[in-house]
Amino acid sequence: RHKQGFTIFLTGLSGAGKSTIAKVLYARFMEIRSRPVTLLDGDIVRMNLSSELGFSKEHRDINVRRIGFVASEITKNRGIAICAPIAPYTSTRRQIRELIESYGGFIEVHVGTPLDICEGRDRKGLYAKARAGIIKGVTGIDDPYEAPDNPEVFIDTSDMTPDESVQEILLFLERAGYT
Ligand code: GGZ
Repeated sequence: RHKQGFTIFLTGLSGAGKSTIAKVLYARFMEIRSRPVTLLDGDIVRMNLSSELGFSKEHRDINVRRIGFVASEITKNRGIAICAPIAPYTSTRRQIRELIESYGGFIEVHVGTPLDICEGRDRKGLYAKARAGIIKGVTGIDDPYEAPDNPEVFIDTSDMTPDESVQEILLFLERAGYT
């Protein structure tokens, strides 16, 4: 497996810590310089690949499939793709896994920080607006998040630093023979 490409797919609620972990992980892979690495963060993808999409189930599925497609091309070319969308639907994540596993590794990381902690952070005021009814269809409030059944890695950032979370992922990769 040490020559294969792979995709690290971080899934979880807004505010769970996906972007922070993704960025630290990206920096770490850049230092290691073993393979070309691409960061497909939620907001960057929304701006550049999915700017016409909203947050209905249909639109979220299109968004997540686009991310999956780009990640599959990177994985095919033996690179590392780091993806960090909410990706709330199990069946969509499974489709992406199947696509990517035909080319290399798929490492699903459930950033399962509990809602009350995510809501307590609320950096962008998303949850406050959802509670006030100003926006509808916010994941975890009035829109579903289907937790992964069997993620390769589970991380709860309530009691972990970003570096510790990244260490967990790197440990998994090492044990699975990717590095
Ligand atoms: C969830 C929303 C919503 C709704 C806007 N539900 O903390 P953020 O702000 O930067 O991350 C969230 C981001 C989620 O986009 P994704 O592309 O990752 O979602 S999905 O995988 O479901 O397609 C949040 C913001 O967009 N945001 N409205 N209703 N998050």
